[in-house]
Amino acid sequence: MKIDVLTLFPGMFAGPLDESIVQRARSSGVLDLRVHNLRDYTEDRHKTVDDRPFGGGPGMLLKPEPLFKAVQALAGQGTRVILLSPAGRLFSQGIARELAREEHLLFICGSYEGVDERARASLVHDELSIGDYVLTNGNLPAMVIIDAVTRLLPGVLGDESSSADESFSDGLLEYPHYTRPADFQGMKVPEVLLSGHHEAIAKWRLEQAKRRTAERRPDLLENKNQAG
Ligand code: 4GX
Repeated sequence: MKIDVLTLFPGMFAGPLDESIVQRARSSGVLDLRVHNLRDYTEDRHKTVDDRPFGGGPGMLLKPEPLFKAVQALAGQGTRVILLSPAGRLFSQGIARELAREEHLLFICGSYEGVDERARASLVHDELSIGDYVLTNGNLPAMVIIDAVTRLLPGVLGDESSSADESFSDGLLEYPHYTRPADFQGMKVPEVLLSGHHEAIAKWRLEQAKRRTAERRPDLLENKNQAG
């Protein structure tokens, strides 16, 4: 998969996407990730990316010209252009699975009050939000989505931590996990997990996952068929 990111702060992407599983996906060639500075697509002397809103009001907006130029340069036929915004569709595991099937994603990370409406309406296919809170810009949301999508790409997770295993408990919270020792300061691992009885273990885990979900996130049980 190819992912391009348009941002005013390319430096923010160094670090989170240079480690761990995302880095492995990049060095193995499964993910081709490129971060671009929106300022590089300006044409005026001062490299202006933002301006004041017509009609007045607080804050600044991303100007249309650099956005049009950048998207024209970076997007092609098979590109899905995504704007991060609190006004977007709420990102979910279902949307992550949808995006993982695309060949090319282009993320536009807005700052300030947002982007000129003509740029949004003409260039953006999909507006996504990672949650109902206000961040300083779209960089962290883009990284969150890139992380969630990358681990779903074929060949990124080994069998050990496979995402296929998640389908068994699809839409449920995780069951409790235990590792050695079997008795830690008198706190014992449930007997069934030591039994070697795989069917009983699977049954216990599913029950635990359902119980936890009902207790902590009953909304997930109600939306089980929509949200995924
Ligand atoms: N989930 N923000 C984007 C600027 C902005 C505003 C409107 C485009 C349109 C956020 C979130 C989020 C703050 C990122 C405002 N850009 N993005 N930024 N929550 O709060 O995605």
